[in-house]
Amino acid sequence: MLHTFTTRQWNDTFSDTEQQQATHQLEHGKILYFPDLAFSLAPNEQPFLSPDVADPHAKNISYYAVQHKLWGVQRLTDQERIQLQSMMDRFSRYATQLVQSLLPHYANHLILARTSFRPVQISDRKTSYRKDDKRLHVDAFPSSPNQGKRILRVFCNINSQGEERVWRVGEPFEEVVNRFVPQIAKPFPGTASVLRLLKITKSYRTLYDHYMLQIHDKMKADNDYQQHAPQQEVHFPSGSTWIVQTDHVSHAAMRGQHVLEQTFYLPVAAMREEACSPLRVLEKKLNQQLV
Ligand SMILES: O=C(O)CCC(=O)C(=O)O
Ligand SMILES: [Fe+2]
Repeated sequence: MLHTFTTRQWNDTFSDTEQQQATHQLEHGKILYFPDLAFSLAPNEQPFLSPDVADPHAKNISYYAVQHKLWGVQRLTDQERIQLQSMMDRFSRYATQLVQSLLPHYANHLILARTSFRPVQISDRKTSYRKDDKRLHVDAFPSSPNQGKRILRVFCNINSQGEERVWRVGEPFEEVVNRFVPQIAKPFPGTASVLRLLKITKSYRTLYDHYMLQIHDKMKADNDYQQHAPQQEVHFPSGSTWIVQTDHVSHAAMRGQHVLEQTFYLPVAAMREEACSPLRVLEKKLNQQLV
């Protein structure tokens, strides 16, 4: 489940063997785990650990480094905004550095997506089942179709009280597909164009996105599956970092407060073993091209 590294610095270097193993393990659904890779906050950044900084209507505080855009915050002065932005920007750069030196095979193909900061205790959060990440799921974003690209995420637990982040990790993607795909109907013809036209989706919702979203929703909706599916609890202590392809690894976040997360997209063609991707697994299962 975990493939562990002794890395202590975000600009660490890795041997060829470590790089090859990391790519292989990641593509085969393992979590790359760095128990001693912490992200430290400057004294003026400590106040951002308060959950009051997060807009209660947004799930997370988000930052998009490419445009230096921050959202999902409340009650910050202009100066505090700039400081929080700079903290998230630093994390974004560190995460990018780590991924590029550990996974050089991907380096030229990675697409930097949003950075998130999650200062709200997970176990207290009440949401609809679809938005509830305490339920096992694979990631699929309703308004941001990724058209087959991989979702690669770097998480770092920055809790200052020593609180772990506790996940459940479920069965392999192939099993998820075998269980849920037979329950999924094809989309109504024209749906994707209407969603795009109404700007409900930011880009065209391909058949791939349709199936991934349906798998995501059906997993979360199935109480029996949530309880009885093969699963394992994983504890990520404060001061630890992990890299995971969340479109492939069934996961649920159960407890914890204060995580930083960086998302990247990766075209499947950049993978060592494209056949491991959710896109190719689904295409094989359905015997059909999906993007
Ligand atoms: O916040 C977390 O620990 C993970 C939540 C989750 O499901 C995700 O980010 O995909
Ligand atoms: Fe998720």
